[in-house]
Amino acid sequence: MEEIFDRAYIVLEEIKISSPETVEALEQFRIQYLGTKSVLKDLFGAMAQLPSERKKEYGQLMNMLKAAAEKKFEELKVMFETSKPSTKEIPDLTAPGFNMPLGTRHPLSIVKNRIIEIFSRIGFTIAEGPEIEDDWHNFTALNTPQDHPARDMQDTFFLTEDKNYMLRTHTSSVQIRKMESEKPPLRYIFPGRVYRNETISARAHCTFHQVEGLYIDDNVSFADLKQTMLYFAQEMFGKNVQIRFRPSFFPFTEPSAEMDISCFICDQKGCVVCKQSGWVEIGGCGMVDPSVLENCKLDPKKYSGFAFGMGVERITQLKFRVNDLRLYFENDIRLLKQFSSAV
Ligand code: 2U9
Repeated sequence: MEEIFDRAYIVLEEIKISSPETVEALEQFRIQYLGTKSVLKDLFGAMAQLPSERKKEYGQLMNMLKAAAEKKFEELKVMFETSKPSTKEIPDLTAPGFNMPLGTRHPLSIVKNRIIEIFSRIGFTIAEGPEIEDDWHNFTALNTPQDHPARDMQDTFFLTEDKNYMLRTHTSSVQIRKMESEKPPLRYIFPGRVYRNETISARAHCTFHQVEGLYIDDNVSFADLKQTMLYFAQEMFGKNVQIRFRPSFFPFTEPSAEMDISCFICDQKGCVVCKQSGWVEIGGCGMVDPSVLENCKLDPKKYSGFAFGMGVERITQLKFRVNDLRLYFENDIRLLKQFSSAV
């Protein structure tokens, strides 16, 4: 007896989930559930086998089934009658194709590629290394031992309790790897992402991009460094740009300098970018400290070298005037679209 009820409930579910997609399929549906030899007719016939006290309940179930089948049929019939003939089966082969929207290069990539291109013209090749570094490559070999105050200059994301592994705070760690594994002459640039534990604001971010550079050979002088930096500045910002070095300190270079360029925006007349000074800072540099050479088993009596570093975000700010650092990492399509012609 319960089997008869079960069968009816199964057919009710079938009706609910069935969704004929063509006029022909809808006709099949009608024949199956509402025609003279339909499943429902069979189920109605089964009522005779039920005891009289269950007949009322079964009758109600049957009415539900019939109503469900009729409702679905009527709704789909109206839908098929009012909808346009399907073009699914007959595609218009003469229709024009869709235009695929072109992507744009990120402003940081544009500037990074320009920096790489300029240095590659004067013989520098690209070197890359890991973003997770150990203490030796990120600090100690760079003349920054455990107790050195310069470590405080770089708020580090340490990855282990013993502080032996960290996210690199500069790409100088890759320079150590190159100096350890190759013999001079070395002439490399090191583009890459670096990390510092800073509170995110318009002026600081916990990640940014650097391009550092290294040239080691015999007889490399500070004059070579200046000439290289001048070439870069003029290729990047214009032939009339001048450079200025200010004495500074980095643990890995001696002497060290910070490098400014003459403000190409106001021609040194004074503007918001140069804060009326006529000069803007673009990076740092210096002669590789002899103890760094020694750490990498290079003889400082035989070899000397210069190194420099610059922030890609900083150069991009100057070139494209994107002043809020957070904009670089938000991937807002409205910002990116403005650089579609800058490649
Ligand atoms: C070795 C020896 C020397 C890399 C250098 C700088 C000066 C410098 C900053 C510029 C802006 C980092 O991105 S920034 O915040 N960098 O001022 N970097 S000298 O000197 C090295 C590196 C590696 C073995």
